[in-house]
Amino acid sequence: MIRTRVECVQGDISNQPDMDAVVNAANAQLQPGSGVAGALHRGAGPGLAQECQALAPIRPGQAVITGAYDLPNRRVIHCLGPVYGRDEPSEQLLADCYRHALALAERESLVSVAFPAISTGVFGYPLAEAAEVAIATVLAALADSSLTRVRFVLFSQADLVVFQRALDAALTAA
Ligand code: AR6
Repeated sequence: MIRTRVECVQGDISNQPDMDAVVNAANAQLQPGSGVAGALHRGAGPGLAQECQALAPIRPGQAVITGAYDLPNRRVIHCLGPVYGRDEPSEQLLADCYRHALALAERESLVSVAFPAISTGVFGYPLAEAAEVAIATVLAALADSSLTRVRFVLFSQADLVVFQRALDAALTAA
């Protein structure tokens, strides 16, 4: 049974002050980039990239956890999503990101996690397909979870609609 509240919002992943952890759509080297990684490293300050150096490189599907520095959260969980059309099987690697991120959060007794739409920017994963994978994986992983809240943070209104539809459909089917 899922007791965790799952929600979709439009917003900036670097401005989620009510969440214990935010998830980074990272690169293999865990260094600042564009999009989500750029926003989170800007918000965190240079300490984040320094701590990340010792943990890199990571493989597609893998997740690692660090401090959040100047971000308004306790921890940052860094996931390397698959590059669409290159890292296969892309669906499984994307699902691994969500599963591994939630497992890290539970291991550290965090109660709330905010995800961006991993792989759907620079890495080219079609948004609707990514939404299906993200929602199905998270809902499956939340059975008997101790997390109280999982949030999907979408950058645009159009992306929010796609994720919200996928969430509503999955909850109706459950
Ligand atoms: N808050 C929430 N979502 C955002 C934000 C933000 N501040 N900025 C962008 N998005 P991306 P990827 C959305 O490219 O595809 C980086 O350079 C964006 O619209 O950040 O996993 C890294 O260094 C898209 O829907 O991540 C890697 O090299 C989604 O977040 C590479 O890009 C993910 O876009 C990772 O590519």
